[in-house]
Amino acid sequence: MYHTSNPEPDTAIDRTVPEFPVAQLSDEDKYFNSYKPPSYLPRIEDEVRSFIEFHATTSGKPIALVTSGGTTVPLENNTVRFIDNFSAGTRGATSAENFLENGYAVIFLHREFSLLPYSRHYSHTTNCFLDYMTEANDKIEIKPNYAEKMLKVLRKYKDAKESRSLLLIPFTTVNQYLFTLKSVSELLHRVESKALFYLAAAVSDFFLPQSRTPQHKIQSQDGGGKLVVDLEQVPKFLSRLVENWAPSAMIISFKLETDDSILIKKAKTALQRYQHQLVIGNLLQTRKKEVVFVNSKGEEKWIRLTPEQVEENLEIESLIIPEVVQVHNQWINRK
Ligand code: 9Z3
Repeated sequence: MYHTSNPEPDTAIDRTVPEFPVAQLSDEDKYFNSYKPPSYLPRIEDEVRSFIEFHATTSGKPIALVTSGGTTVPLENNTVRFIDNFSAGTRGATSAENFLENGYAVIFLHREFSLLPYSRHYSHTTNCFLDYMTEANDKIEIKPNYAEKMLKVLRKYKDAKESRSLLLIPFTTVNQYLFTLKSVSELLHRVESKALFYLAAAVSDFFLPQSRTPQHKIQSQDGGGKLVVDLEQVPKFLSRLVENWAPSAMIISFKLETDDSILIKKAKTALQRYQHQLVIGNLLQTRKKEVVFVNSKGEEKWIRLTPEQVEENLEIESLIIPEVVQVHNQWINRK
């Protein structure tokens, strides 16, 4: 078993790694040439390869790569401090469940220990999992008021497992995320337009180059009582994804903003810059109630929960995914 939250001691203050050059053409390629992939990556590639092979040859299901959760930027190699991006993993985990229900196989590339499909209903809640249990005749049972919902979740979970339709792949740092995304994308080439990228992970825009990452915990006296962090821009990997890694797949990215006056503009800029198919825009404050689909023709379509649906605790992903599936089918049949 590999864990993505452990540091890689070999890469500590590797002074041979060149300083990352700022804003030049093909920064993406430079990034991947300059930095080391995580040591466990070949094992992930094996798992992903056999998952894709199984669905290409046996189940025939289309494959969605769902990314979820925030990436970290470690400030030390033996990481005590890190910068994080906000995301609980709700959008990704809930969307993954909905893709599975819509007949997709799902590669769930997620921040380790963020929400997972199915278990999310019982993890990270104010209830401890033991609060769902009770004792009867020296045996443990599910409390009757939770049993009905849990049975539904259990059946879906078992179905996903038995049909080998869900593959969980973890990341912690932005470097691990980028290398794993690249590998998975290249492997997905095998299924071409039947591959759907649904990039809901909250990816850091900045990172600390390895050449400037200290091996050990930064001491408070080191910088005269101040911590000055000088970060570089993460390369715009989406253009590589669209052009080189997965040129025939449909790619959907999410755009997160907090200022509603710039959301649509930023979504359109992303589409123009990367030339992919769809951006789903959301505001941090309202992301569970409304999102906007912006396509490459510049069309905007809002998806909103009605007050009644909010009252019934309907999850917006149950409206988003059928819409996405429809767009994906049109994409597959476009020729
Ligand atoms: C999102 O916008 C997601 O919907 C959220 C989900 C992170 C808001 P939660 O996990 O939140 O349900 O708590 N993800 C994309 C964020 C992002 O980093 N997008 C990049 C950008 O905006 C493009 S890939 O530039």
